[in-house]
Amino acid sequence: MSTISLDGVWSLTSPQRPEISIPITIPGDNYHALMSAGIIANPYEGTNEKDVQWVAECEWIIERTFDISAEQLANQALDLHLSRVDTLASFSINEEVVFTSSNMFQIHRIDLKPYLKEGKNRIQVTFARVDEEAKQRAGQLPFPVPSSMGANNQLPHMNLIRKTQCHSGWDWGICLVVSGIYDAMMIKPVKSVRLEQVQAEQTWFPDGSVEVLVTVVHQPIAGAKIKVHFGSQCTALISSSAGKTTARFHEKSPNLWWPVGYGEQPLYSLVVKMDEQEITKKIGLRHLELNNAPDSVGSAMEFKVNGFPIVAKGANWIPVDAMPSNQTLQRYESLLRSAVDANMNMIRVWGGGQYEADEFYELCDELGLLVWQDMMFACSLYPSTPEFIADVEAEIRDQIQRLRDHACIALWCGDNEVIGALNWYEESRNNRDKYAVNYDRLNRRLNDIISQEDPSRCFWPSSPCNGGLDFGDAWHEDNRGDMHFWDVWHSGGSFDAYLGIKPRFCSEFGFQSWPSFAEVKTFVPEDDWNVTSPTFESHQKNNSGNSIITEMFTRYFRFPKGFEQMLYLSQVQQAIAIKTGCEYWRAQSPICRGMLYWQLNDNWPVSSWSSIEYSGRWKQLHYHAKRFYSPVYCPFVETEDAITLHLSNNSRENKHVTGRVIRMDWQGQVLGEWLLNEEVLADQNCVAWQLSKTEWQSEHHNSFFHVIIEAGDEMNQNTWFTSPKFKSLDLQRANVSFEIDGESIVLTTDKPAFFVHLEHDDGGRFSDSSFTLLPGEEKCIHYFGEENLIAKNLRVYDLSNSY
Ligand code: BMA
Repeated sequence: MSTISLDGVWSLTSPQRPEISIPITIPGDNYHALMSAGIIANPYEGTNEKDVQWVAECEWIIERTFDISAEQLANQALDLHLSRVDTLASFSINEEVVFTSSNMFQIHRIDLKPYLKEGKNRIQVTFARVDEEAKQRAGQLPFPVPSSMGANNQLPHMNLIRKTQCHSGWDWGICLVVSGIYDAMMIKPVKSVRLEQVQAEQTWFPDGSVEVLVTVVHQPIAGAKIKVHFGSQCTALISSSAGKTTARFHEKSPNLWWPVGYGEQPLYSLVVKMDEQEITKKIGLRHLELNNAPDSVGSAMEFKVNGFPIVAKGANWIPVDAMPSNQTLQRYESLLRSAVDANMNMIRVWGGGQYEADEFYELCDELGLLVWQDMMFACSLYPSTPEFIADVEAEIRDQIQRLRDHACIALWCGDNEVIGALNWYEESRNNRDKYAVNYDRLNRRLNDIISQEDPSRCFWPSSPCNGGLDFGDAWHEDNRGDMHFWDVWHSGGSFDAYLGIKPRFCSEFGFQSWPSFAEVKTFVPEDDWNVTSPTFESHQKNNSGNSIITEMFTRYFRFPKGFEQMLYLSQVQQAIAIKTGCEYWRAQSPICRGMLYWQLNDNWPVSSWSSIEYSGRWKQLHYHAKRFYSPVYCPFVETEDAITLHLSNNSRENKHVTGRVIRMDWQGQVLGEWLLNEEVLADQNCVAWQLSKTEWQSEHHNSFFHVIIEAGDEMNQNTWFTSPKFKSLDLQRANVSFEIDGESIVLTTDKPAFFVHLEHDDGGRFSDSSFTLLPGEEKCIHYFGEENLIAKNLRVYDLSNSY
């Protein structure tokens, strides 16, 4: 039966700005519409952010008309399906209020039939001001509940509104308090029996077979025909008056779903048809558990898929764009593919953003990206009043029911850093017991609801945390639980601080960089091409961010010679920081079973911890991640008396690894060479080579080590410097030259060149970048983008030419 779509062009007006009457595309947001109509300037450019704040101080109304036929009105119901309604919205049909909503994360289905008439109908949605509502709610609380106003949010009390927490600004985020509706708006006719929901639960047996129990939730009416197709099997059912009807499918030898790097991602199609309605899903058959068993170190934090331990490698995800109109399928695809292309296998959907669109989880299922899913609470404290809990309960039920059948989802996590936040605010520091109990009341409720809605997955109270009912310091305790390690960025530690911990699972650690020169050209007026200019400072949301980047230069590097080289060096520095942690922790496998750096993406062009810029361009870190996250990697680890090379195999197959380690001086002279030939077992981490300190320190201290390995068709390389202080090494000025042949770029150098990085102003990316290039080598790089653009404005950077 045909759905009536309300997507498309609506009109947008505001009672406070009677002169504005413009089109808005739904799904979409008001800021985007105002920008498209030329009423506001692009908030992402220059210092425009401050000029567009008035938008959030108005109410907004969207409306349109649509036709309903007599035939459509003859249905039993005409259900309006709504999700991601942002946020305080009142819906009327033909001037009559039919529904109000105040939680962006709830999902609604409203039968509009009683309000509709044959012919033209008008729908109107009024969005009230969230800043005013937040203040009013704050006044009604039994005791103050502090929010991250100041550090992150630019508006007070936004913790009291169930809306994406970073809409009001974050320490990488613009403050755009958007309004709108971000999912498709549909009216679905129900002829006689409503098909409501479908759930697929997997029960695994010791013989490796699986039973899939499909529960069809429908209106409690007996006798309607239901058809369920699962893979190649099909069954017919008759609806029961209880409103739930089930079918069981047994797969004797299921085609297993694996995270990428560990196997394939076969998906079985599930189609349920009833009374001309249909629900379809794609189901990955896999058994997933979180192993928290006590061990000699503390306790494990290890995901096992189909019984095999996984090393989770990836990054934290924030909303794709601060203007939700720009959160397109194409952007989701590009970012998630970039994650897989950099050998990531897990993404953490961070609690200050949103439960993502269906397309996000569908793509993760297809690509084999595991998802660590936070509930949407971050860095503030939250109330535990009955009203707040009831509001959240409905939200959590809606979201878990929507998402639980996705193979990609690995665990449900209660929040981001809310346990830690108990120590951040004066009120909670002075009365920690009260606020800890307040925290636990809400967190317990989340736990209960989630266990009811999805007993198949683990509930993890918070990220970071040491485990259930443990309110300890997960920022520093590395023997159990997940860890957010911020000693380097936020606490001023040097990069070697990463070598001082052996986390079981590090779910956040990050280091900022400035945007690339190419990115800068898209949002910074030329007069502001300076890191302390107004545009630059307004695109740095972490108070001491620019100082941290600059000060860290002085610890490790010779000071860069100008604006462009500063940008380049900031990305070298960021790559080194994160690589230092990741390769050390990879060499600690199986103690460390996960590393998710902060952060994958940006939601506007900004100085941040991301490895992919707002435009989609890979920063140097992302190219490094591709190497240090690859299934077979070769991390160097310095021990007390030696330099060692590990071979780490994060896959289910044994790998035959060949290669060579060389030691070279700064002129390019080879001082030593060692061949590698190792059988590295599945999931093994072993030491493949070492050289005692007495041997390498005696003579050629001022040299570096470089390794190249081959494992089947995988190639990898790594470089180790005898001191991280590049400023005191004898680096020689390199002449890096390149020739362009179609989409290929061939690079050569006269002296060893490090962090050789290719950049150009248009889209596209390179097969490799930010690599070591040795004299005598011809490095062929492939360009993925529009071929005719590459010759025009290719820039090649390297460390020796940055000062
Ligand atoms: C983390 C995150 C974010 C923040 C980041 C950088 O802990 O959870 O709140 O953006 O730090 O400060």
